Amino acid sequence: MEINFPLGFLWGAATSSHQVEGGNINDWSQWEKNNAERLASEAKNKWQSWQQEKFPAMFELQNYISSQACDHYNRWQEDFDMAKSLGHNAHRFSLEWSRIEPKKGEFDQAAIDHYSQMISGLGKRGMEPFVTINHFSLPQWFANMGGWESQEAVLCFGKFVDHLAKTLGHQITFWLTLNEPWIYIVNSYWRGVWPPQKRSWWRCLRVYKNLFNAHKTAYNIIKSYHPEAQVGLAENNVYFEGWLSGPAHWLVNRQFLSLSGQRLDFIGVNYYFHNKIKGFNFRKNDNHQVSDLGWELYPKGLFYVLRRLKKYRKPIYITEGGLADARDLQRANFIKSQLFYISEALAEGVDVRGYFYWSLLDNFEWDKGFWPRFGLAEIDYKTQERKIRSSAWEYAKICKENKLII
Ligand code: IFM
Repeated sequence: MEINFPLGFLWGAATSSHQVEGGNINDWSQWEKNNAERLASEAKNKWQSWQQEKFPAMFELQNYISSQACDHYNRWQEDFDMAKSLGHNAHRFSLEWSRIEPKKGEFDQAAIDHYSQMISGLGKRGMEPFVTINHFSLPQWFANMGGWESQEAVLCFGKFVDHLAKTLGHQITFWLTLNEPWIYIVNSYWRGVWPPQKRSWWRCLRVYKNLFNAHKTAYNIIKSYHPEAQVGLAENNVYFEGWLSGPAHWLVNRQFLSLSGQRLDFIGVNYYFHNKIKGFNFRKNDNHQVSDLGWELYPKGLFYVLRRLKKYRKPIYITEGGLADARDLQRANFIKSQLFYISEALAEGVDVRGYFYWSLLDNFEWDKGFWPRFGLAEIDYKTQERKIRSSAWEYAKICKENKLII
């Protein structure tokens, strides 16, 4: 079967600053130093024996310290050349707030120049930049102030966005204000496994309110300088199945979007999870196929997620879809399968306009560290050598031909 994608469909991969750049000094780098030892010792109880055998790096302290990561801050040209050679015509990345505003109210022109060069570097290579303003990591001064809980949080974020709009705005069409606000709240303030590890319902609500207002504020600021800009946000979408799926779906996937109302020019969909509900029990998945992280691979869920988004009548970009697969045994089929279900959604009139595989490079998977390998390119963290995986070439063929053959 041959499936043609709409003309102008965007094909690419995504990264985020803290996960690939290296050398960042922010709330995460501080937290890593304080928690690496604990995380390494907890691996024994956290992961199954097949994962422990396959990934002994999870017991090492360095696994949990981002340090030089992929050194993408210095190697972005080489990495963008690689993406171009893979037929990508778009690329998603994030700006590191701690580099641009290392001290409250003091902006670093060298960091702005760096990102400006990256954006024009994408343009020169024929790739459309999708720029995320905040992908989880925060400047230490902002975290010290109380982070997203602080009463000043939205104001500070607004000043940061104002600076971006003034200095970089003329180079950017597609902006994502925030990455996965719900995931951030759940991990940082509900489960308490990410910085600042402060568990409480009140905090969750306060942070939710601030993140929501931060999105609205950023939208208004960008639009005031650049009315033609396209501003959205990337939400993690879970496919819930079962009798409680309605409320679960609304709570996890929809509230942020519904409340954002008019302040959304497009919807960014990150899709990783299927959640089958049996009785009052969640996550009763069949798990026929799982990634290295043990996450069920269920590409069809993306179709259901997309179909439910149709009613918003907004352009949709799949801003992330991917899997940890160190040996590259499942990646090519997984990507093809996701693309097949996107084409099914297109056939039902859902306005999907692009797909970004997560991730271009293996990278630092937050509290899990470096061992999960999501990349189209494998990284040797000792030498920083990049090796393109064979699935990346299969994806490249689709990108170049704008067509999926299955
Ligand atoms: O690595 C993360 C990314 O930062 C946000 N979305 C999910 C990815 C895989 O867990």
